[in-house]
Amino acid sequence: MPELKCLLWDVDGTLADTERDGHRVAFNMAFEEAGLARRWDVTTYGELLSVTGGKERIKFDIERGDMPAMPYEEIARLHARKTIHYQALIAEGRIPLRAGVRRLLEEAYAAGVTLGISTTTTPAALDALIEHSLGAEWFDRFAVLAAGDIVPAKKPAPDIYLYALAELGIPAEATVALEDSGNGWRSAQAAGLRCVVTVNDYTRGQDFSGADLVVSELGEPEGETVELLKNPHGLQLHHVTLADIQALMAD
Ligand code: XBP
Ligand code: MG
Repeated sequence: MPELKCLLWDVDGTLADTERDGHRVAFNMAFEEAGLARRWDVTTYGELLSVTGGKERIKFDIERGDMPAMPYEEIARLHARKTIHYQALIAEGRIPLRAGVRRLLEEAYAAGVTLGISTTTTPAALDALIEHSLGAEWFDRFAVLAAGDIVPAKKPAPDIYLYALAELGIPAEATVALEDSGNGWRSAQAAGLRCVVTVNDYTRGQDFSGADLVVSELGEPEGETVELLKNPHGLQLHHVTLADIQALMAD
C-alpha cells in the first residue's frame, strides 16, 4: 500500500462554507455597485456553481441572457471588485472553518504529511481565508498554494491538481485530495488522485459514484458520528482521521 505523503485541499466548500454567505454576497455587492439589476439568490447561485470560476460564472450568466452583455475586461473589473468585497466579508470573520478541518490539518502537519491547496478561486480570496479563518501561520505550512488563473482550465479539468503535484514533486499515488463538489472530485480523479468528499447543502445531491469516501463532514471526536454517504472501502469511522485517509490507499 503506498504511503500517504500529501493532502491537497480544495478551498470553497471544503475548508469553509464560503459560497452562499461569502462569494455569492460579494458578487451581488459588486453587481449593485456597478448599477446592475442582477442579483444571484441562494437557489440561482447553487445552479451557477456548476460553472467553476467567478469570471466564467458571470460570463455564463451573460451568455444565457440573465445579465447585460459586456466586454471581457468589464467582467474582469466586476470580478476584481467582487474579490475586494469578498476579502472584506472574510476579514469580518463571519465564515468559520468546517468541522474537523483544523483538526485534520494539524494532525497531518504534525505527522509530516505535505499539505497543499488546489483551488479555483483567486489567490486574493484564498489569502483572505487563510489569514482570517485559518491563521497566518498556515501560509508557511502549505507547501503549495495553487489557485485561480494559474492554469488555463479550471475544475473539473485536472490542471490545478497536476500543477500542484508538479510543484511538489510528489506522485499522485501518494496523494489524497479533499473536495466538496462533483466538479472538484472529477478534477482530482482526472489527475489520478484518491479523494475524500465532504458534502454541503449545495453539493449533497451531486454525482460522486466511484468516489473513495463521501461524508457529511470531517467531524470532531467530541461531535456526532459523521454521515457516511459513500464508503466503498468499508471504513468504520466516527470522524475522519489521518489513519482513515491512509486506509483509502489500500487498493
Ligand atoms: C469554487 C469556485 C470559485 C468560487 C468563487 O472553487 O468555483 O469560483 O465560487 O471564486 P474551489 P472566484 O471549490 O475549487 O475552491 O470568484 O474567486 O473565482
Ligand atoms: Mg469546492
